[in-house]
Amino acid sequence: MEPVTNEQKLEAIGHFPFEGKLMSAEAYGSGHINDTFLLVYQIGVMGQIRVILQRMNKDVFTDPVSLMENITGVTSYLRERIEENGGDPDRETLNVIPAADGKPYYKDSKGDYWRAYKFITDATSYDQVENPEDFYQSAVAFGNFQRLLADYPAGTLHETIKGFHDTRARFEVFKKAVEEDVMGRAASVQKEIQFVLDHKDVADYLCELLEKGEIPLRVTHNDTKLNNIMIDHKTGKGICVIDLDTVMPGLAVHDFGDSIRFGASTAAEDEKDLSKVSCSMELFELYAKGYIEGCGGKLTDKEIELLPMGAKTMTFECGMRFLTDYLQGDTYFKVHREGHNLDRCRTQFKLVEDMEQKWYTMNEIVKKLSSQA
Ligand code: ADP
Ligand code: GN1
Ligand code: MG
Repeated sequence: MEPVTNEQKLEAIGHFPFEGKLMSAEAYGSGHINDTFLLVYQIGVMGQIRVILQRMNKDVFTDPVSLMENITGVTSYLRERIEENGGDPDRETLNVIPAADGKPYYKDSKGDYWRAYKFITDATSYDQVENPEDFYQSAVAFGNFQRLLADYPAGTLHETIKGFHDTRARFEVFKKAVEEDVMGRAASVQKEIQFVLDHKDVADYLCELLEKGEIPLRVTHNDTKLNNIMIDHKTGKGICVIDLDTVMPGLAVHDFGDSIRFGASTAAEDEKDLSKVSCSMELFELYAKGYIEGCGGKLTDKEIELLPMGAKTMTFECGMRFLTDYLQGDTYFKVHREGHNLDRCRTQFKLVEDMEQKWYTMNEIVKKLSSQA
């Protein structure tokens, strides 16, 4: 996507029914896909109101209208469940602010799509675990999210990215990227390429179990990074699951695994010093405990048994996706420095190796939790 121009941003802002005086409209957050802005409005003597404005990435989400249909469907469903439970639907789910014409998005004169959300106040989304309790609470919240959507009519959801966690299909895309080598980078990353090729079994494993019907397709989030959850400042609980672009039928073990690859790592996703990168067994256990509890008995024994595999698969898949993007010229994930996707790929592969070393422990932890569940 071309960078957002100021003019384009102001055009979008002008097409939402925001009130008050616009004080600032700065880039916000650290997502890799959309362009997010925090708008601050001063409303007379009543104080400041914040709003989240996003330009959706239409290279990644090729049908933004269907995507917004998913989001309005899921958020209104969640709103009802939250109200039934006596919660606060303005903070416990995303709330779409419709554009001036009543649509849940605005299409600008360049053909880009924008949306706005009420800002979730008194809460933070973390890029790294600062306090283990936050990680545990994020697990409970992602588990709850899964449980709340258990009866959502899955057939009404559009597949916003085809084969999003079809790791086997992503393996084929990777091989093609190596063959085409459009940037001439393959020669310099032979070690990483070999790592992927040596792990074909990981790419196939869960896909095969799904095909054999050994694990169920559920409505899942599919992008369960720690920074896609808001932690409440007062209660410390995971108050709201955000970034709902990829809510689609998927595997619960993938949701679990994606959280582990990001949150249970002892270093940032793009850490250059690989000696700092490992998978913390303490954080793995905390998250597994919280997720199983949050799912409220809905996970099958097989799913619980496969939680370590979910972690390994998502970490491997994500590393392979970063490497694919590096080979293809960094067109998918936002990069902020040269070799950024390669650095990200290396942390993921380091984590996979570390999980392989700790495989016995990971499985023992899950066995213990399963017997307590
Ligand atoms: P991306 O798909 O690019 O990751 P997100 O939807 O996750 O975009 O938004 C990026 C960041 O913006 C989040 O990590 C979070 O910090 C912040 N954010 C998004 N929506 C809200 C909201 N409704 N209230 C407060 N902060 C939000
Ligand atoms: C992207 O949008 P964001 O930054 O939350 C990506 C995830 C990756 C993640 C890696 C739609 O997530 O699949 O796991 O980056 N989202 C999409 O950090 O591709
Ligand atoms: Mg995000």
